[in-house]
Amino acid sequence: LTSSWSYLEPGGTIDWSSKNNTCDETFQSPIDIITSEAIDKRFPPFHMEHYSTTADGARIVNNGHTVEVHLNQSPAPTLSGGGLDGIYTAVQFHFHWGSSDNYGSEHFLDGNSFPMEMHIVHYSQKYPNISEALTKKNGLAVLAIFFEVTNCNNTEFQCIIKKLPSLRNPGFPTRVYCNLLKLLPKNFDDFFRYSGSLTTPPCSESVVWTVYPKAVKISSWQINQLRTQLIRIYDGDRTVLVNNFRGLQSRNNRRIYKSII
Ligand code: DPN
Ligand code: ZN
Repeated sequence: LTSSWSYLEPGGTIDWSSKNNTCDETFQSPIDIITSEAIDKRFPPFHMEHYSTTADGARIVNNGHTVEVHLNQSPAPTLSGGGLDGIYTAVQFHFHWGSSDNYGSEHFLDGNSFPMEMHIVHYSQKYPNISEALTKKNGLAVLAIFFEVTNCNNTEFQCIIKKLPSLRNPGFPTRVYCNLLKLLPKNFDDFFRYSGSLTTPPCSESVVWTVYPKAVKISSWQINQLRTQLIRIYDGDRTVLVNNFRGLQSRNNRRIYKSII
């Protein structure tokens, strides 16, 4: 599996801008969300459909950057409400994590990071496919969920962990059954909202971000499985897949909304 970008460039993720001009623009993600500066705004509740059905047809893969679950099931999981304009189709979810509990998330909350962050990527049904949607303002909606480490296994997260041994090398997708709704924080109507970008190349500024302040718990055994079982290849070297997060970007006067019920 070859890719034009990686987290291992000599200049880190800052080097992405040399090949992808968009990665240099002004409304990039992730950002540090300063809660006291967020504007109070009550958005309507979210509607998630077919999130709770077993992800029949879903495929999990180590794509060399992350472990990603592609949602090809029918009917497709959809997201609406929450202040979004229209209906968005969920296409995939994936994770960003660190090599220790002190870092790993992409977004920060009040200067603090989390050991892991999940992204559920959706595109607007106004557009025929995700490639077209990512060139449009608000074409994508991503839900960002922080994870924190405890002693208890998260049984819902085992759907991912169980598959890791067969995902060691990049490529080679396999079937997976996860209940996405059960991977969300319990109160998914409390969130932060801002406009930003994909956190990987092409860094398109097409994303309506929803960031949940309430972290989901996983065990230290579970996150250590993620930190040790997957391999990536860069410049001919095989290394363990960790620290697949982008650095913080400037907020540049963007408004951040806080919808807390
Ligand atoms: N790689 C995804 C992320 O880290 O959030 C973003 C992405 C989604 C990039 C769809 C390209 C296409
Ligand atoms: Zn992501």
